[in-house]
Amino acid sequence: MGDRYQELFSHRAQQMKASDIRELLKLVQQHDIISFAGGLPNPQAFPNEEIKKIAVDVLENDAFAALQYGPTEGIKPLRQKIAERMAKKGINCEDMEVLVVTGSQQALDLVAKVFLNRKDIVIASAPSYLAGLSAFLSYEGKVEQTPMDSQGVLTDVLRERIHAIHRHGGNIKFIYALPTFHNPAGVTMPEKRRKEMLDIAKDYDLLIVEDDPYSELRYVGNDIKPIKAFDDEGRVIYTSTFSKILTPGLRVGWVIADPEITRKLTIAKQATDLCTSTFNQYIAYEYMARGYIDKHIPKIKELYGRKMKIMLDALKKYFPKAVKWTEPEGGMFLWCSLPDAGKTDTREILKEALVQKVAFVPGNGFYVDGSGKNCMRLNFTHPRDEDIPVGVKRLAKVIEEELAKAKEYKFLDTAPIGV
Ligand code: PMP
Ligand code: G9A
Repeated sequence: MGDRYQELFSHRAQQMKASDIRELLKLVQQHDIISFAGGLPNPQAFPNEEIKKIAVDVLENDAFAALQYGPTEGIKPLRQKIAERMAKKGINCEDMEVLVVTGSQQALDLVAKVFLNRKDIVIASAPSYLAGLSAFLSYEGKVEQTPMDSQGVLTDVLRERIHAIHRHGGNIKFIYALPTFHNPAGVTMPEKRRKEMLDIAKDYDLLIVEDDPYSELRYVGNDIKPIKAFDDEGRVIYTSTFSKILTPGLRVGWVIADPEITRKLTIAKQATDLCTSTFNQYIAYEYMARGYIDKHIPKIKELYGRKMKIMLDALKKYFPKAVKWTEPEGGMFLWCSLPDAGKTDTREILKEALVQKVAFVPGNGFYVDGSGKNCMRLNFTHPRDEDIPVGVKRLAKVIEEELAKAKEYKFLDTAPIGV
């Protein structure tokens, strides 16, 4: 009945697109390719020994509870520990405001599920985390992207855009914000802009969904409080994860929001997966309770900070002068903009790059309107130190050859994120 499937798929499913990141992941795992593509933590950053020890102890001491279904909200001790840790970031919350989720990706899906009617609008940065956009689009929301510079979203443009959408009767539900070590752009919003974004949300009575998987991974400069820390009226839904500070394979993340919102998200989660893996929640809890987390994060930061520097040095050394890139202070990515001849298409460049055994994510997937063709995202945390300059050199050559083909190209005089 194969030919029937297409008409049986829901309208929602018919418009779903495969993720470039996930598809590339399959490809680069099969070949001997230096990958700057997927946002993968480095295996060296996994605390294998600690996890092994914890797993054995959990099975010896708590097997009945840890191998059982658990509450949809998450196990209480973990919710408490998360609330304590969040207080250190300036987010004061009760455990009942914490919902444990199966990776922060699930938080984005649940938020879309409970807030978006067909054609409801989500305001996101241009570019934005690809799988966040997919979550919003898969519930038939409409995404409007607003520009960024090297300090994140341009708040004056954001305000104008929201104002214009309102005037035309558009129904905006929330702003999707990635203020710290943005995926994919790598940049960070200063406190002033965070507060301005919150003010805009207040003025237009919108929610903010703050997606914050990377803020513990700062290699340069000083911490900036999350937007949620300035929220005194339950306007910000905050999500973070153990994926980058423990391991993504555990699939444990969390949401912090007003209790009425966490309750609705919990009900939505009941229909999604009943509960997040109880065993993995015990592991995450013990990882925090035993203090391993605070000993381990500095090691991850050292490893990734070094890799970031190696990549920045290599870009400076090998990349054509016409290419611009962002200089992150943390996280896992940086963003490159190539001169735009109206012809530059990093999807085409990727084909040749793969032949030369180097991979990246083409910029286009981080936009809903087809722009970003002259851009690419590079991950610096997963490759081995020694592979980074080799991969950058290979990529530089591919880019140079591509640019040489375009007889005339105009140089981008905007910030490196400009398209
Ligand atoms: N949000 C952002 C910005 C991400 O980069 C990622 C993972 N790369 C996620 C959410 C999802 O992470 P996880 O589900 O592993 O917590
Ligand atoms: O493997 C994934 O999908 C998680 C990484 C996300 C990213 O590369 O942005």
